[in-house]
Amino acid sequence: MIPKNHPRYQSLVLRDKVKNAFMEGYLADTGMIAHGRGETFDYLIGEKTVDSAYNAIEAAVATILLAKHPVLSVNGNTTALALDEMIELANETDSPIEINLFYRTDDRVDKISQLFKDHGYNNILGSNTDDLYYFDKIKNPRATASKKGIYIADVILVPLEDGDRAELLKTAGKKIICIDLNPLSRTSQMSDISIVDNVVRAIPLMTKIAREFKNKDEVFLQNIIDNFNNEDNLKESLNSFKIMKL
Ligand code: PTJ
Repeated sequence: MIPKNHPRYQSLVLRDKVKNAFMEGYLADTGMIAHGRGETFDYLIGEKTVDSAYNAIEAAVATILLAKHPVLSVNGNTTALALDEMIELANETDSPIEINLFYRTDDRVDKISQLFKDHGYNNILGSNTDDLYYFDKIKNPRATASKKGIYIADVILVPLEDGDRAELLKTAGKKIICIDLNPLSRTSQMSDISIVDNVVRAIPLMTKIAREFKNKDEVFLQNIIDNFNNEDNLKESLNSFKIMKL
């Protein structure tokens, strides 16, 4: 039981969710290491959505709303930290959710599929019963893509993605939007839009902005995309890190 008056309460709650997800068997063991790394970066940006992340989120939402086949990818960590929030974003942007695991096992996929069902989302893609394609044609479990989802997607949101998979998707011609607290990660560096923020803040904010942007016309949305430059934005993100100012 975490005392509510603990100065690091929110951070401890997230840590607890990650630990419980591991105990329940759907979070990869290294997912806990990834979370620790994320915590450090989050601490350094003041555990808030910085301006550059806000701008990336606007560009990301505009891109998803203009996409033909957007897909929201989920892994163990995103499920542990932002399951309901991901469902809300999917509903708001009419985008399917697909399970996309770096350390794919049938057991983890079944558990994540069941969790989404339990939370009212019944048509998750990438499950063990889905018609899966393998990007590298060698049935590498890291290369799965649902024929109704990632395989035909033009835009994919990948929160917390490993660099290898991001590269695989990029090579397959997809536009990649990542949420990654590390602006220097391979995923952040190779994505088309990199949101340097915590998934627990970024995903609900994306839903809020999607609600607003749905009433805007294509010219408005395209303008936001055209005025966004990922390289410049990543530099701005780096400047938000307190350590850079010591
Ligand atoms: O569930 P699986 O099998 O798909 O595995 C998921 C992990 C995360 C284990 C896998 O994709 C992996 O190994 O990822 P990496 O290479 O450790 O990258 C994770 C990135 O996410 C790192 O750059 C972290 O800083 C960042 N990160 C960690 N927690 C968060 C985060 N970014 C945003 N929000 C977070 N809460």
